[in-house]
Formats: sequence, structure tokens, C-alpha cells
Amino acid sequence: MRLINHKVLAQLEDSFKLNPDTSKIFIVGLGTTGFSIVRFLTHYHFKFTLIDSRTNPPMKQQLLAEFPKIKLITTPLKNIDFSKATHLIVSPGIALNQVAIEAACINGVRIVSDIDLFSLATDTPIIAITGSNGKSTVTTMLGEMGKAAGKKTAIGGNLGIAALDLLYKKVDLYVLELSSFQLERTSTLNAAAATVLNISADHLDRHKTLENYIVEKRKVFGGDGKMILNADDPNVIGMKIKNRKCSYFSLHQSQGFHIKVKENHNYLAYDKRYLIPCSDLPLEGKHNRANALAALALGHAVGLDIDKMCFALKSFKGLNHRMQIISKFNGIEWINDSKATNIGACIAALESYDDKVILLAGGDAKGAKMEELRITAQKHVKSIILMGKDADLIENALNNCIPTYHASSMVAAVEFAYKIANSGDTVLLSPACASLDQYKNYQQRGNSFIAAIMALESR
Ligand code: UMA
Ligand code: ADP
Repeated sequence: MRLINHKVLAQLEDSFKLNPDTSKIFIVGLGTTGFSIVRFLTHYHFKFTLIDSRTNPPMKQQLLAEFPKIKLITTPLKNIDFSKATHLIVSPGIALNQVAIEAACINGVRIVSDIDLFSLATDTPIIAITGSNGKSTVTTMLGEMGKAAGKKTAIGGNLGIAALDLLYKKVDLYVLELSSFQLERTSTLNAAAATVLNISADHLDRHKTLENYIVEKRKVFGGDGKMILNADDPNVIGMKIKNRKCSYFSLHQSQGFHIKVKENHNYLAYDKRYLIPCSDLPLEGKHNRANALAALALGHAVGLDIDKMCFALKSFKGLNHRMQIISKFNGIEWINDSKATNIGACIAALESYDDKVILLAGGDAKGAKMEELRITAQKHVKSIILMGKDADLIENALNNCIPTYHASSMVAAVEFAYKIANSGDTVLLSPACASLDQYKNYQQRGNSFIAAIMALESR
């Protein structure tokens, strides 16, 4: 445990009046986040009530094994009496606009997030990354860049390890991926450098409007650290805060970290310097150039050496389920982009291709409209095969602009794609929707796509 005890307790008291002797804390949710909060508060000798509305929350067994004396209450939140509570620490998967939580807030209960606790528990520099798409890619890139630059770097948050669980090892730099759910309940973040990579409609089933979603994303810029802004995205530029240090990245403008052309070749560039030819970047797609530029700008803001960051970029192979090449069986290229859980990611994937692809899409659109897909689909899609809960929503939005088919399962979709594909075609799974209507998560969806391709190959 590397936490600086007395200082952390003082910060918790100052910022939230959180006190081990007097606070009546309810931890709401026992998933990955809830469990990391249990560990953290136990370390500081806080007492708390632990609740989850699910009968069998995911971390129940780990709780029994690590903290057998801690009682877990499993019941719908409406059955919980919050009248004695002073603080609720609510996991990101739980919407705050529930009667029980809203009533507690009206009675003066304070909402705290795991990210608040994390921010108050460390004085190591934090890079905070949010946006609709590219968060995990940029976070992982920065993890590699930090290491290449000789800094002990820990990455986590919405990706991988819960933020609070990163505190137990000594590091020089934290890189946090943060979701709108985490940010909406966070008020004490003060990252040394922070970015909103881009904005496209996502999670509107929770945030209701794009404007609300933007308000939550903007909270990544809490405090007085450097703002890293995407000069190509008006919604991001609109977040600029007067008198704050800013730097920019852009695919289309010569600002900050940008693209320069020399002898007909595109380069990642900074100021007057040509850094790396884009052809040396292992990741496909223009959106990944934007990700690389954002990562360079963030790393530069915390003093990482540019040449060392470029070295890391050249060997960065990307993450599974994002534009991942699976097979070139019979001359057909099969690409797994299962992590495209919103329309912005699907459009970015399609724009990576010059030729038209066969697109597999559908799932849970999370309240987003799909009309925006029409223009890109006309340009980049040969046929679309739809699956899942919002298949009809996508079909209606496309309004017969391309040949459209429906499949009842991933196996059926892959088999049909194989039937209509010719050698030289690309079949792309980039669903523009969440997977949760049919799968446990996007990884399971991607794996079922891969399994169906392997089954075809082995016939
Ligand atoms: N839930 C209940 N009752 C409860 C508690 C939770 O029904 O009492 C449900 C939620 O509605 C949700 C699910 O359980 O559907 C998980 O919620 P959680 O808050 O317990 O989730 P954690 O296990 O703590 O995981 C969360 C993030 N999940 C969400 O925000 C939904 C994880 O991001 C993150 O890795 C983890 O914290 C550590 O920081 C996942 C995710 O899907 C990958 N994030 C969304 C995204 O990337 O689009 C935002
Ligand atoms: P996130 O963590 O924000 O979901 P990921 O890096 O996991 O981001 O990528 C999610 C999806 O978004 C993938 O389909 C990926 O190809 C696509 N993507 C990645 N970066 C960008 C970007 N800058 N703009 C648009 N789409 C992107």
C-alpha cells in the first residue's frame, strides 16, 4: 500500500467532509468499482453499508474471500433507507436519476465517485482521457509511451483496472480512461493533462440529450491542468475554458500536433517538426492518426520525450476488437470492430476503406438515431446485414439506400456474408450499437464473430 495516509484523510475531510468516525457512507454497487471502493475505505478504517440491487453481484465471491466480515445487502434501491446516510458512493453503472438517490440528495446526502476518491488520494500526475471513441486506444498508447519514456506508468479507469486499484503500487504517471458515467458524479478531478477526444451520440439512454452528455464529458477538465483539444471537433472546441493552458491536435488544421505533407507523404507533425510518416503507424484508419496525435499532445503536456513517444507509437499494435484483422480466408478480409458500440465508431471504421465493404451491424442503439449513417453507408457499404434489438431502427434510417438483409444470429450473419462476398471483399463487423441485448459484452460479441469465421474456414 503506497497511500500517504494522513494527507489523504485530510483531503477527504476537506473536500467531502468524509470522516472515518462520523460519516455514514453507503457504497452502492458491488461490481469492479464497488469492490475497489470497499478495499480503499477499509484501508482507511471507514465503516460503510454495502448494497447492490442485484441478487448476485459480480464481486460477491471476492468479497466473501477478501472481506468475510463485511455484510452485503442485496435488494432494489427503493427498499433502502438512506435517511441516516451522509454520503453515497455510487458505481458508474447505476443511474443517479432514481427516486431513492434523488430523495437522498434532496436531504443533503453527498454523492462521491471512485474517481473523486482516487484524485484525492494521490499527488502523482494524472492524464485523463474521455471522448465518445478512441479512449481505450489512446489510454493504452500513452501507457506504452510513458514506459518508453522511462516513467512507471499505470493505466486504468473505465478500461481494465478500476482507478482505485491502481493506487497500491508506486508509479510516476497515471493514465485514466474515464466514461461519461464516471465523470457525471465526479467533482474533484484535477488532471495534469486532460482531453475529450471527440463527441458523437452515445449513452443517450442514460443522458437523454447530446447536450447533457457533453456537459458530463466536459467535467474531465476539472481543476487547472492543461486542456488538450481536438481542433476538428466543434463540440470539443466549445469546451475551451478561458485563461486555461490549452494545446491542440488536428487531422485537418496546422495546429499543435497535426498532419504535414512532405514529398507526397503524410507525417505526424508538431510545430515545424516532422515526427513520423503515417505509413509507419501500424494501426489502420485516419481516426487512429487522430488518436496518435492526441496521445502525443497529452504525453508532451506532462513532459514525456517526443522521440521516445514516437518510438512507442511505431510498435503499437492496437487492441483486440478494434479494427482487428481476423482472416483473409479465400481472399475475403474479415475485420472485427466489435468495440464500435456507437455510430461515430462505425462511421470512422467505414471511412478507413476506399472500397465498399459488407457491413455487419446492429444491437442496442442506446437511444441514438441512426440517420447519420446513411451518407457514409451509401459511400462505403456494399451490403448491410443487420442483427439484434435495433436492426429495424437502422434499416428504417438507411431508407433502402443499400441492399439490406437480416440475420437471426452471428453464425447466420457470417454465413450469409460469406455467400454474398467475392474474393477481394472486406467483411466488417462494426455494429454501431452496444452488444448487451445479445451478449455479455462486446468481447463476447467479437469472439462469436471470430468463432463463426473459424467454423467456416474449417469446413
Ligand atoms: N447494477 C445494478 N445494480 C447495482 C449495481 C450495478 O443493476 O446495484 C448494474 C448496472 O446498471 C450496470 C452493471 O450492473 O449495468 C454494472 O455496473 P457497475 O457500476 O457495477 O459496473 P462495474 O463493474 O463497477 O464497472 C464499471 C464500468 N461499467 C459501467 O460503467 C457500466 C466498467 O466499464 C469499468 O471498467 C469499471 O467500472 C472500472 O472502472 C465498462 C463499460 O461498459 C467496460 N463502460 C461503459 C463504456 O465503456 O461504454 C461506460
Ligand atoms: P473507447 O474506449 O472510447 O470505446 P476504443 O479505442 O476502444 O475507444 O475504440 C472503440 C471504437 O471506436 C472502435 O470501433 C474503434 O475502431 C473506434 N475508434 C477508435 N478511435 C476513434 C476515433 N478517434 N474516432 C472514431 N472512432 C474511433
